[in-house]
Amino acid sequence: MASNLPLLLLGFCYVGLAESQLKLFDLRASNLPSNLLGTTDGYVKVFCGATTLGTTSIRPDNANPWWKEEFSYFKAQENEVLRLEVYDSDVIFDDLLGVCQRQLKMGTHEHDCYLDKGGTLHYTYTIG
Ligand SMILES: [Ca+2]
Repeated sequence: MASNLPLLLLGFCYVGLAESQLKLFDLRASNLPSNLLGTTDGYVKVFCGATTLGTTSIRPDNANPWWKEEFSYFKAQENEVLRLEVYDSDVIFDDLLGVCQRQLKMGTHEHDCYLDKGGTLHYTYTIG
């Protein structure tokens, strides 16, 4: 009897968490601002809840960059917050251009997010 307990608990945990797979892709930005140091060298940091999913590559000197990177997360949950931080890479310190936050909803969703310092971030995610 006692030997069956761990398996039983595992089963309960699995059902209780209701985890889903998140896929984030098609990250593009347009009209990123330029500063004294030149055109923006953009990159994006991706978070889901408290978990860091990764960082895109830097697209140097490009006000309208796109990123081929895709981000997957197997432990996503509906209503968790997807957070995208857009930066301009610089020599001394990187400028935060804007933050996009959104609660995950089941299905496939495409969004445009207006960045505080100018420009727009476009992204698509699927969860289910
Ligand atoms: Ca720069």
